[in-house]
Amino acid sequence: MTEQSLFIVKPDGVERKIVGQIISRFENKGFRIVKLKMLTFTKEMAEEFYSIHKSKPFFGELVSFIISGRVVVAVIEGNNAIATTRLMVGSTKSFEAQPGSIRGDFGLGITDNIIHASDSKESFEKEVSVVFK
Ligand code: 3AN
Repeated sequence: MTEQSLFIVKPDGVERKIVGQIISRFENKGFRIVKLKMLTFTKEMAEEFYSIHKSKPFFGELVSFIISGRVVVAVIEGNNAIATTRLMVGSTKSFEAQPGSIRGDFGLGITDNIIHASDSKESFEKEVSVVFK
């Protein structure tokens, strides 16, 4: 089933100069890059992007981290894109993420967990509307 997903290399990934390696993983897997850009989130964009987490204790931290530096946002397309991208990204807590996943191979953080990826078709549509408007 051809579908699209969105991922964001977060400020820690950009700062660590692993954008190319991350994009390569998705290309090597067989996904096609449909849209790609670098940007810095405004506070308003970040609050909208993460609105589903508004009531969570880590909401403030999440927003301040994503606006703390440049990010790279991509829309990719391929078979089963949403679930497969989540597998490639790995568990939220990088220190628990499977080796072989992006978080498992590149980091140890939770807020600073290198990459975001849409977790459903609904989130994908909402996230694209915030980032590529
Ligand atoms: P994921 O990014 O794996 O889908 P979510 O959707 O549960 O994770 O959480 C969104 C983001 O919130 C995570 N990427 C992470 O940066 C942050 N986050 C999640 N849980 C925590 C936590 N317990 N403490 C701090 N930040 C968290």
